[in-house]
Amino acid sequence: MNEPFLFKLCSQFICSLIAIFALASPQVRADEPWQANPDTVARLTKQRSEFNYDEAKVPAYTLPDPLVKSDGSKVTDADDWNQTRRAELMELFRSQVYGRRPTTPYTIRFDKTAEIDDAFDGLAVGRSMSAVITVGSRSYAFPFVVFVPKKENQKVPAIVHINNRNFISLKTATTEHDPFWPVKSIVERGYATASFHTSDVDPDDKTRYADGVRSFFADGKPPPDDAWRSLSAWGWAASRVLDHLETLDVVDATQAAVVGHSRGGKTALWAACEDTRFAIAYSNNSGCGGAALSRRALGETVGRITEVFPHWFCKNFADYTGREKHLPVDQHEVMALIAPRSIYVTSADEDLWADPRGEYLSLVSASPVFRLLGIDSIADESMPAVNQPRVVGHTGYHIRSGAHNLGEQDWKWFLNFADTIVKQ
Ligand code: GTR
Repeated sequence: MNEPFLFKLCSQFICSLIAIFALASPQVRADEPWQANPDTVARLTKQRSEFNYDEAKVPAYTLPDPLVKSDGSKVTDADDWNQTRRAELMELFRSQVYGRRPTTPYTIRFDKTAEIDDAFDGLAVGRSMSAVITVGSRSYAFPFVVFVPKKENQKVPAIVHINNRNFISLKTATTEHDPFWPVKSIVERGYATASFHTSDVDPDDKTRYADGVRSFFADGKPPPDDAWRSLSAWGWAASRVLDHLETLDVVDATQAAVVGHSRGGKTALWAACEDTRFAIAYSNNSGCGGAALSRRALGETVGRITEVFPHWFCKNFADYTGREKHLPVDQHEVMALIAPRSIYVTSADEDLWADPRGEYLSLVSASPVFRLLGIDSIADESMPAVNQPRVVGHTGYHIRSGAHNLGEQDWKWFLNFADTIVKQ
């Protein structure tokens, strides 16, 4: 063997070792700024002893490399990513995790059902809307509420909020402060905002397929194993609300964020993968099937989530119960699919069910893709301390003290991040 050849062989070997180690499970140092409180670990373990909350018991894992194509070759540049690898990953997530959306042609119209012209002392116009989707002679409608700040000669960014709790009507939104969707604060910060309820699109109930938009598109036929499930249907609805925002003169729909908490956070991430018009995805405490890495199996697992919520993921996802290492993807690749656009991920200190470290590491593990696309992102494997938001380039993260929830403090830090993205 001649020397240059040997040298090339050795450096290729070293490069592959680096690639493997870069994606292998990181060691959690003893002096990490954030560690789960041992009392919380003990309490949750007592409540649900069949699940793991202990960092020391997370299995060693190697994440699939988002920059290695299905033929084993490395993604060479941004074009290669955009033209080949991104499509491969979308196909894997559609077929193995979230299911495929229908391709049935439809028309959509937006009916105004109510309006308040002087919401928040004249700060905004609020409207109740109905999105009416028509296929042939059949229609399906879901309501949403939209607020637009009254600003002259200035387009504003927008936030689409996925509501998986109680529907907040136009009237309630203007008269009662709800930290889950704090409309007044959002509008005061200069954003338009719209919100819809998940169950109005596809009931969040495994027995009610017949009443939702998935059944509407399938004309009542049962869904094939790889068809979309509720998370994807809710994300699709977020895109339809964005369609409406695009029609408003005062909104700059190229500066739109999609926001959700928990199951809504899972939805927000996948919505931004499917619809590249979203400039920002904000996943709040989304956990398993959202931001958290499936391979860590800390807190909620693939087996548990697919058993209790079979209507959220396509059937294939359940096949990875207890065998997460065989998943051809992991959730850091959801982050990669959103790159080079912006992502904000949050956790809550007591919410170990959603695996805060797994949520953070999935954002970090997408950094090679951000780098390839020329955008800065969080790459430090060490988590920030509690209540210390970290923002790098197009990514942001915070772990808030307290429980599983989306509240005023989360919104405040998220909007600080969004300001750095949309108001430059
Ligand atoms: C839980 C579920 C989580 C999360 C949460 C929520 O029961 O296990 O995955 O989605 O619900 O949406 O509040």
